[in-house]
Amino acid sequence: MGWFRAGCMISTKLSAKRNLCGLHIFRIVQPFPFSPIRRIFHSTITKQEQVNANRKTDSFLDSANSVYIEELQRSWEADPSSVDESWDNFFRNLVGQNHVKGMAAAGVGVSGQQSIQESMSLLLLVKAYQVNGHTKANLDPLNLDLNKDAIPEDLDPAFHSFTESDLDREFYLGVWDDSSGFLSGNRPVMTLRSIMNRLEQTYCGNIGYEYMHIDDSSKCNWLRNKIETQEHINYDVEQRKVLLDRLIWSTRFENFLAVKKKAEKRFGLEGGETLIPGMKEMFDKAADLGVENIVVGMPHRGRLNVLGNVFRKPLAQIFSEFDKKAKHGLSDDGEVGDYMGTGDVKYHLGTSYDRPTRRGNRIHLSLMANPSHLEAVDTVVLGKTRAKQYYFKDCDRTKNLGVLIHGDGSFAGQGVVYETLHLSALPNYCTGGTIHVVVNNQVAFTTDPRSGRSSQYCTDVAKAFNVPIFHVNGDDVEAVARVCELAAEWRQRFHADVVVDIICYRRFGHNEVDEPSFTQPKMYKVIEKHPSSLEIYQKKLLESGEVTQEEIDRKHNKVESILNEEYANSKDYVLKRTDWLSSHWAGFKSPQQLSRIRNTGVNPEVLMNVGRAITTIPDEIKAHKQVKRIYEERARMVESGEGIDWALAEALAFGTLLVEGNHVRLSGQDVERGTFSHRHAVLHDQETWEKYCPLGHTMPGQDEEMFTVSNSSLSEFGVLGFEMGYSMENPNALVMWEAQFGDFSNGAQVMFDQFLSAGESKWLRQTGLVVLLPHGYDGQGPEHSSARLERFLMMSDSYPYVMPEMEPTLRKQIQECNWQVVNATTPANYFHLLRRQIHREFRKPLIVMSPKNLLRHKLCKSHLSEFDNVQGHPGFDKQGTRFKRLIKDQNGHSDVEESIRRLILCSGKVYYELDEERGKGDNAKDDIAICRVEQLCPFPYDLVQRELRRYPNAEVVWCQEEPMNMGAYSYILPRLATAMKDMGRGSYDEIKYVGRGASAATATGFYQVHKQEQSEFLQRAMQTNPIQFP
Ligand SMILES: Cc1ncc(C[n+]2csc(CCOP(=O)(O)OP(=O)(O)O)c2C)c(N)n1
Ligand SMILES: [Mg+2]
Repeated sequence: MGWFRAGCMISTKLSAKRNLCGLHIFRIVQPFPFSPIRRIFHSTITKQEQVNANRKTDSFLDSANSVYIEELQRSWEADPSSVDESWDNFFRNLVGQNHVKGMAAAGVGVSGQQSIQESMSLLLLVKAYQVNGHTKANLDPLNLDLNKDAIPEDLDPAFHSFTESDLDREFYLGVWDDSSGFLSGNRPVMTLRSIMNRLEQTYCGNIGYEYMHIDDSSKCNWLRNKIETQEHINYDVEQRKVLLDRLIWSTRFENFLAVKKKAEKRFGLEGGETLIPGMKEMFDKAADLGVENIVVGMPHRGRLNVLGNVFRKPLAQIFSEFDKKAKHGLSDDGEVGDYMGTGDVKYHLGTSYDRPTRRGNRIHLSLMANPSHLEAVDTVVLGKTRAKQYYFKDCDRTKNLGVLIHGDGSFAGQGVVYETLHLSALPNYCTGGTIHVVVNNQVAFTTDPRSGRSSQYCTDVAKAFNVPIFHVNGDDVEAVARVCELAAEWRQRFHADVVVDIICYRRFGHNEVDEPSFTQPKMYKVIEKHPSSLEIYQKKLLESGEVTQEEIDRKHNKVESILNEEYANSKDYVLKRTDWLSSHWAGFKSPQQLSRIRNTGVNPEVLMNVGRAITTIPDEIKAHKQVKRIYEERARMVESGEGIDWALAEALAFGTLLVEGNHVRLSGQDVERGTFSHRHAVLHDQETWEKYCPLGHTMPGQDEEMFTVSNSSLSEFGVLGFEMGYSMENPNALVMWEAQFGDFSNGAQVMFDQFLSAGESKWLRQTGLVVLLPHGYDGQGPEHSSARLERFLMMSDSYPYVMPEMEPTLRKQIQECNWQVVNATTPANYFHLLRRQIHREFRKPLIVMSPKNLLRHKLCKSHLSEFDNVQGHPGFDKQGTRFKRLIKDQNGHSDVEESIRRLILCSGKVYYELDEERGKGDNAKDDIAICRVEQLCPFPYDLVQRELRRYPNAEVVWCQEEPMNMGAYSYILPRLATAMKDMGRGSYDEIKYVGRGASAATATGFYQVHKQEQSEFLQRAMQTNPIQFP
């Protein structure tokens, strides 16, 4: 560390720091300089009182610190290793410069008259610019920044005791090692005036750099080298012409639509047009540095411009999407059927494109479709990027890059941004760095920054993660391009996140039909007169003589004529479905193309091999003795075939899918062990602390990541989004997210509402993501009982009043439904359920109400013969062994049982309780049948009718453990009625309800009340008299 850092070390503190390998180490870190400055761009309210805490309260130039420095120096002279490396460097260099060791100690000037105090002052002045220079930078194109007088005092040389007479004195700035000298251009001596000029130019121009919060000196030095040296600053004429061309495209695109589609919402980019040349420079630079794929997520603002000018989505198509009468995709290309879903508004759609770069590389770009919910797409992009890295074997994560575009309001306001940043360095979620670009137009709809955030910049959250932030004046296209390139270089170099904050403005309202002066009159007075970034750039290039007016006119005419041509073509444009479908999914069926039902049973030999592999702990792993016992028990289950429990069934599903070549990934809070201590997918050696994952060794040479089980950060929204993005890249993977308890999934509600339940319908993108939501009433209170099953069922798009086609060879019911909701009750059924996700030619989200006490229930066991594909084994039917959508009564009833007086339909673990109640005492009820609806959605009409036929005289009862206004009751009712009506068996009135009453809370918090409720409804289910409710 060099002398720039040395000043920071004076008031060091010990700080417990997390290192990414999981070990905790103590390290001395640079204290974050207290900065009271609030730079909140644009406010229409009066300036708030500034609290100036920038006093020299703890400067090391005061006497105490001078004494301290002298003490340090004395120690150093006695023994250079007695001081921190940075001080060693500092003194070494001062002395080296002076050639006279000891002079400095005596306070005699170095470099002629330069004293130690002056050296330190100079050092602090430079450092002040590095830390706070951005506050003085010219970042706001509108100059509305009302806090200009809040510039920190330490940027004033007088603050450091320099006087005007010092300006032309020469000072020694340093040329040593790799940490400095950048500013001085390796000139050892400079006048204070030229040092100040360099500082102003570097840190207070149109770019404001924030990087001094990064606690890694090598990264800071790398950035300093980029920022403080001159050679990175200038573009040549050719590059300028390219920037001009790109800016013309960006600007004219918006102008064109403003004229042609005056009254249409498009969330134009006007005021922030430099985003387009910036993105293109960034992508070009990234491609030069080895990036091959970029996954982009972005909100509404400027999305059409990005689609047209960066992604090269055909302009005719973009224009045609404005046409409300356009016939999109009505012709059938025979590949995916004519399924169109509901579609979505034009500024939510995704696309992908292979783009040649300016320097002859090719880069594949994908823009992910996203909902209106701002920032919700962030972790979806990360997940997709991570999946690409896995499939491309991009181990150092340099070929696949995630880029997120944000708005200033949403970046500061949405919590998922924080969750996103928190995934950035986690081993199983890291994507090697995301580039964030904030289109900071200084307003969010009608809300000023002062009302929208409490931080100085909208990007401040990123500082918590050692992320460098480049603020840039959006009117300066070259500055924008420069920081965009620098961001790409940073990401490729350090594999870490970086933020570019383009400070611009919004020329018109939030959308094109909004009047912005209602709420931002002052800002819009200024905007009215403000030239566009294109006008500013053209003027600059004309004045410098680098382009002529004719050249500029030629470019404009060319762009305008292409836009007109494409607009004319848009009238006849017919959307092809391949415009939306992703290439990796070739051969997968749309909801309207029949996919045959497949056997999910496994060859017994394979099953046995997998079973042995995943229950074997190598001798060298010293597992915890209880865990060892669990594994020994599992091994016995495999060998005997008896008593296979939930955890082993799950592991067998994973293992068999792996040996069939599929990737399996399970993520969520504490999933490695399992919330209920049941999974133990990762073993922890009790002596070496090494981890061992048996499922990572199902076959020789299995690649490490092929089976991934990973504890996640304590996030639902972010992590679920990540896994969903992951699942969308390649269909040949079982990707699962497990909630700690099912109700925590409501923290991820946006993901369920906007992506999972509706994604296929809106965007024609499938996902087979499995969501495990532990659910069940066992007296643990309102927060741990219910996964809110009712919500998932309510979001099902299956029409309840008409029986769908249920004939096995024609059945598309499951393909036509938006998702599956299942509450399985046997390990074997769970095994087949998971395998079914992969063994089909389409993908559907699967919501599983997963068990808690069934994990260890003595009756919730399966036999290995239920997992295999051997004819004659239990579960083997005409189609082989498969997931059972409904499990019939287990009492060996024949096809018609006239003596059964009640048929109880139920779902989930309540079955075991009902069954136990039925068998109690001497009055065991052999005239009651209990059937389990394992798959609630889509509803198994055919199997329910089969059971209704089996019990022609039975009263039909729906029994659930959830309160009446929750659980499956209101979903089941119309569907069961439809099934009954269809066979002349009655309707709603004939469906009786047994369960808890309506309730606001999901469950009681009193265990005794729980037990009482439970026994009451179980007894009611078995009562001799007919059920009278409702
Ligand atoms: C989660 C969410 N909440 C609210 C909205 C409604 N909304 C749409 S745009 C917008 C303002 C966004 O401001 P900013 O992030 O600065 O982007 P800008 O429109 O200025 O580009 C709001 C509040 C939304 N789309 N998503
Ligand atoms: Mg904004």
